[in-house]
Amino acid sequence: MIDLRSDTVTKPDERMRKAMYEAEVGDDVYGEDPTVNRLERLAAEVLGKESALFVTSGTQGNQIAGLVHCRQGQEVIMESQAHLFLYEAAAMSALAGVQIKTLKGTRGAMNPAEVEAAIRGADIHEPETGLITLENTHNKAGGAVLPLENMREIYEIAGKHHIPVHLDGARLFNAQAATGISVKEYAKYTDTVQFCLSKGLGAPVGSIIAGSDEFIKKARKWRKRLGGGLRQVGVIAAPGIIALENAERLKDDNANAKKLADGLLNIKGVAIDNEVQTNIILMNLSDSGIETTVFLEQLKENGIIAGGFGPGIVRYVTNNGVSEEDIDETLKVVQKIMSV
Ligand code: TLP
Repeated sequence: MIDLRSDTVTKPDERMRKAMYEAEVGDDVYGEDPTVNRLERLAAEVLGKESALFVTSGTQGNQIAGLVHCRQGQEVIMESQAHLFLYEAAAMSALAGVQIKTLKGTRGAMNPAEVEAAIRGADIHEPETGLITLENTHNKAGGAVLPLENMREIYEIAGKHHIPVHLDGARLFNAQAATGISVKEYAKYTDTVQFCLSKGLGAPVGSIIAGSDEFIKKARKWRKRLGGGLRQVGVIAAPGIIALENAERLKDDNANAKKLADGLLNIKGVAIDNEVQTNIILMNLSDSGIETTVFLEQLKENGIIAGGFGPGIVRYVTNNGVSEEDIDETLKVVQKIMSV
């Protein structure tokens, strides 16, 4: 099967499995797992932050950020199609007790002036804005890279109002691979950042959150409270170290996505909703006369799996299990389905 559903489907390679086998471990709740400590130091360094923490998932990392930054009754500003808003089971409201204020962005980027206008709290009737979150790359906008300048402007506005900024950087390394702007440069314009080791970077489990020493100290406590304090966890942190060393490889995923998008555009009836900058393609079937579910079934019968991503939309996500030849094969199959 050619699996283009997500970059979460990647499996650990030989090197990662060997590293897991050989990992030095200790009790991480005591801070004694040397492999986790190494991964956290490395991640903090790569991001240019004081400290980092290994967490079980991107969702857990984002939620811990909300819990540390916010108080109950506050409001969090984010883009209207943010993963945090659409796909985390309303966790920020349920756990941190905040309400979400969404702003419609352009290719995932909120307008800084609109962000400033949305900041509230002076009036007795209003909730205080406790946090602003950004997402780079932006999943629902088709892997769109947030421009650095947009992040900088929002960060400056937030600073002026003493509001922290959190970056959901699940795929921040894909942005780096696409633009050549380092993750450290992006992370300059956010107080805290979460990135996933288990997406395109290829590790089987885990995410990192990073920020100041003080933030990570509180985050560690929240992680424990949420049941995320793990013991000899070096066995799953070890592939994370290799994942970080492999970040260059994401250029291949981005190139394969571009190739797939270019090929799809030559097929009659196919439209693509996003400008493909990284590893996500949103194919729009609304005007093709084929139902998304039927299309996905036919793909599957031909050995390819992709995902539905809203009405009429098929999402393809390139990843390290997908080769250039797989892209050729996918194009052949889509051509066949669409020509019937
Ligand atoms: N995204 C998954 C699904 O949940 C949609 C995917 O297949 O794309 N932030 C962003 C931007 C994400 O895309 C995801 C996962 C997460 C956070 C959550 O990460 P996990 O799955 O590790 O909790």
